[in-house]
Amino acid sequence: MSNQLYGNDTPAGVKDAKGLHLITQSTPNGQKVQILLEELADVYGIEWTTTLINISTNEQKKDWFLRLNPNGRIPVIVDNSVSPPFPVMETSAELLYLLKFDKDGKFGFTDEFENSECLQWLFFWHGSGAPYQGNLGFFRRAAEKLPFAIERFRKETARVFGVLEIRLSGKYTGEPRDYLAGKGRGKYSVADIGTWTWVKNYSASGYTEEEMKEFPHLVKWVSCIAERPAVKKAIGEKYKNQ
Ligand SMILES: N[C@@H](CCC(=O)N[C@@H](CS)C(=O)NCC(=O)O)C(=O)O
Repeated sequence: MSNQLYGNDTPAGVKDAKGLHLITQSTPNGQKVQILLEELADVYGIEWTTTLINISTNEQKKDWFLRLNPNGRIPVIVDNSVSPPFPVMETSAELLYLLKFDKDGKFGFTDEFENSECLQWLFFWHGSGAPYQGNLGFFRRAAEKLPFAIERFRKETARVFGVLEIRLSGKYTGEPRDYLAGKGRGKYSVADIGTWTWVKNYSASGYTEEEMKEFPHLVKWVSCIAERPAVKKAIGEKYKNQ
């Protein structure tokens, strides 16, 4: 069967890419993968190329994009280091795929139980965090203001912030932690990366500093991860659309 991954309308930058290629926009979902790539570059010097698209023009709904990700959403990775090139969609799956380049296990876990914790928190945010905070943003920005919808997603987002606070504060374990997964105080991992890009936008989502006082460990976790050089690079100028 011939490889249908690329069509006539596939941008040259995507079709001709060598090695890893990231198609993104610097949104919370895009930033997850941007951060892990920058972290991997800092540790291992891995290389990739990037195509920045503008989702407000619906580029992600075009045929060339849907060939790579039928869900029509960014980010997507294409691994051209394998034959045929292998596309990866869905941010958490992308983070887990990229761990194959993390030879020393800096951002994931080899221990069975630590790995399970990492997956639990990664999936928790993917399934029970991002959809709420994403919909909160959607309804807050919508021209038609629907108070019921805004209130519903505002409450649910605050609730999942509370879940993260329980985890980080050690409320039920007696052991506060610095990161979501791993023994003891935990280790910075893809679970944190997958969650942080959303939670760090709490002000833009409409939560005041006063309201966030309910989640002191979470706010501290947000500030601490924000200091990482790879994180600063990944959410900065390098990924801004022209
Ligand atoms: N579940 C998907 C969500 C991806 C997603 O929603 N991406 C947004 C940007 S943050 C997007 O592409 N929106 C454009 C659209 O919905 O057409 C993932 O984790 O990869």
